[in-house]
Amino acid sequence: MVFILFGMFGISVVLVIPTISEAQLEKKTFVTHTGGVISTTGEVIDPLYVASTMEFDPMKFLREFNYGKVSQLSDGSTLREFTIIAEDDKIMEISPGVFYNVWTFNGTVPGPTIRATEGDLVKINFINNGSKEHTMHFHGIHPAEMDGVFESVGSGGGRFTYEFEAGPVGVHPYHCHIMPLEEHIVHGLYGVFIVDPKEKRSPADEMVMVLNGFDTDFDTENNFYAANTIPFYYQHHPIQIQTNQKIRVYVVNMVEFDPINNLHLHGNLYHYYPTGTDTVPSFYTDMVTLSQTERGIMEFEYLYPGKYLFHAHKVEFSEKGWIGIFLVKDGDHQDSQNGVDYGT
Ligand SMILES: [Cu+2]
Repeated sequence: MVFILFGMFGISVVLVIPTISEAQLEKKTFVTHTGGVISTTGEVIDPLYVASTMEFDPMKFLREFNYGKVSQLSDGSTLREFTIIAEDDKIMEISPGVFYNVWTFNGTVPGPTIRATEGDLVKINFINNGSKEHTMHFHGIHPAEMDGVFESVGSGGGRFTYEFEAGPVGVHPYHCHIMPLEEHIVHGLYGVFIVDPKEKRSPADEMVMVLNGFDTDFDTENNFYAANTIPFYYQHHPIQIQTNQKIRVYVVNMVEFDPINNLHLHGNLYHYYPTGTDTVPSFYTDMVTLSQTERGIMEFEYLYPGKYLFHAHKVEFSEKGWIGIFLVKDGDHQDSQNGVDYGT
């Protein structure tokens, strides 16, 4: 559209007003993590759903264990090989409408739950496809050069092979150990490493809960808290379990910035094994307090069906997302093997 204006001294001025093109009227539609739909004809400055956008299913993560590629060594021991790829460019919808740059191991926060049996040789083929240096630092017993602290792995495809014997028995975190550590952890570079005893634990419905938080406005305080990344997820999608069935939860606290976290179970108490290293529980309680990377195994059974909360009893955390529900149904079998798979 062109207008010709005449100025005071007879000088003509040409003013060009662009017409609205069809493309600009076109609505862009985005489906949010929680199923909400956002439509806009406006400019999308920060594209939400691009190739690097990640989705995460806390229900799938809960009972998913990665036993690696298994082979036998000449001395009869078991080798478990894993490939772990670090990236730091993914965008995740942490809470409806809140998009955050997560740094991931194998595309998720937390990374995969790596599981081995005590004495297995664990080999991690680590590839850093990120734009920053990263490493994998496992808690547990291993040689100094496998500690993931001094041998940083370069960006853009750097590689390192971590190799160590799985041990001790228990539940351990792994995380990136590049400075500033706070930044690398709070963006999501952590996961769980379970070492099973050779004689195996008793059958149970097993699950993993990583307690985490997200500082989405970069003020070194968390804005959201969760068990397994998505705030309130297990409240909206209760975890279904059965009466008279042993439940075993591997809990790891990875919350940055806050000195403590905790886990309170309703209508029940759990046997608690700190770090999972002993066969005898240290406590029978409904509440444990955990500092960062503190972890343990909780075992319990429900006698009565119904809905039971579990949550941080640090109320600020539960009100910002760290809360869930066990939906207990009448079980028709006892000591189910459900959830137990020690791999081959
Ligand atoms: Cu890192």
